[in-house]
Amino acid sequence: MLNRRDALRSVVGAGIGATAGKFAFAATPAAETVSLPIGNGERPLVAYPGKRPLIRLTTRPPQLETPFSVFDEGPITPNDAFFVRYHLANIPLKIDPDAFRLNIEGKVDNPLSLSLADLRAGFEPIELTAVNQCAGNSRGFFEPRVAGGQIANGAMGNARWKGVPLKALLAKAGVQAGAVQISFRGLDGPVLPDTPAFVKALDLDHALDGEVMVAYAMNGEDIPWLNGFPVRLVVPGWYGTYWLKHLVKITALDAPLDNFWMKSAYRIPNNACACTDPGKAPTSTTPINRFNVRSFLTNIADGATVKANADLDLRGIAFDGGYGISDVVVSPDEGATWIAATLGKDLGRYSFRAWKARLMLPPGKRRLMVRATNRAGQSQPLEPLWNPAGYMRNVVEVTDVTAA
Ligand SMILES: Nc1nc2c(c(=O)[nH]1)N[C@H]1C(S)=C(S)[C@@H](COP(=O)(O)O)O[C@H]1N2
Ligand SMILES: [Mo]
Repeated sequence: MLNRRDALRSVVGAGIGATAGKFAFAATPAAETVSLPIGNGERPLVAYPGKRPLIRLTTRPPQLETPFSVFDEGPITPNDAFFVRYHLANIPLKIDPDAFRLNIEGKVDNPLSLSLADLRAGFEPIELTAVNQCAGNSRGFFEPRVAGGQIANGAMGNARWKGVPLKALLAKAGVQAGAVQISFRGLDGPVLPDTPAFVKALDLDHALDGEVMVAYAMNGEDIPWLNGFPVRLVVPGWYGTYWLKHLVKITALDAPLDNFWMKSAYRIPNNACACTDPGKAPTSTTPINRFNVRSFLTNIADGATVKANADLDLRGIAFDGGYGISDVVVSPDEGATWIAATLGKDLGRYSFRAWKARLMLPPGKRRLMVRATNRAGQSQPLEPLWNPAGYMRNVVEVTDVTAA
């Protein structure tokens, strides 16, 4: 283990110059704990290099949830507060940015081995703002409970990503006729040789859409170590499972990838609601894909006491899988009436959209609700949908307050 000074240096390396090229597990001891509003929701708040104190779910690999109050700071999630999700414990602890190469191979005419300098200088960069959300965000709220990481609403974040369109890389490599999917692999790996490496794939036409990106910058800085330094895939509007971190290998495949992570994990019921009756297995499944619509109230916590018969300002965020949010409504009375919220600046159709509303509550116990609709007319269910993996929760959120 490195000492505290080395750890600090590695933070600077990962966050700014990226010259140190090391990550040390120098997490500050848990000074505080938080209690998520789910059963067994006690978690330590722990600061890892490059991160402010975040809600720790597991230590090896580190899995960190963003405290919900961060989403009230604005529609962009700061790099040091962005959630962290990994599957396999052998995460990279040393990456030499000068020696780093991203390889593009498989069914291509010209296999490529690109340095970070090649990626930055050799291609026209694109930039877009997009939400990254884990498929299992909010899994801890599933009733009946389901297996998997018990996370509340903090496995999502919104950032401005900059990088090279995957389309440009694949054009340079020359994808051959017969290729059907593109697969992605990172530098992390399993502890035991029998555990399948985390490799994911996208269909070729999706990979070529011009928006799927190999990103080297996040909110104007190097990508934080734990979010995939030095390059990661960004798949706007799609669940985080496809956003491969520490990306080192891109392979053009002539048959769909059929590893554990595509064929068994990250699949949803193959029906319109992606749901089953609680406790029931689906009859057929399909790979998880685009986000559904979600919205959150960010400035008032559940259980809060607010002023009665006075202007009450509400604000929050909404997002979807890429149509863009068209409207947000709030209810002061558990859904009996709904009031239109005002949308904030449009940062692009893959971004969090800020919203605000003002209402007045009579004294007493009140249930606030928020519901968003996207430009395709899709909205959020009033009752939660269920599936065995605990994916894609998007029920209308409720916040109980006492007006006094
Ligand atoms: N290399 C690698 N990339 C990965 C994963 C992983 O385990 N290894 N997990 C994926 C999943 S499931 C999610 S939700 C996102 C989380 O991105 P973040 O850790 O930057 O928030 O990373 C994705 N990319
Ligand atoms: Mo995820």
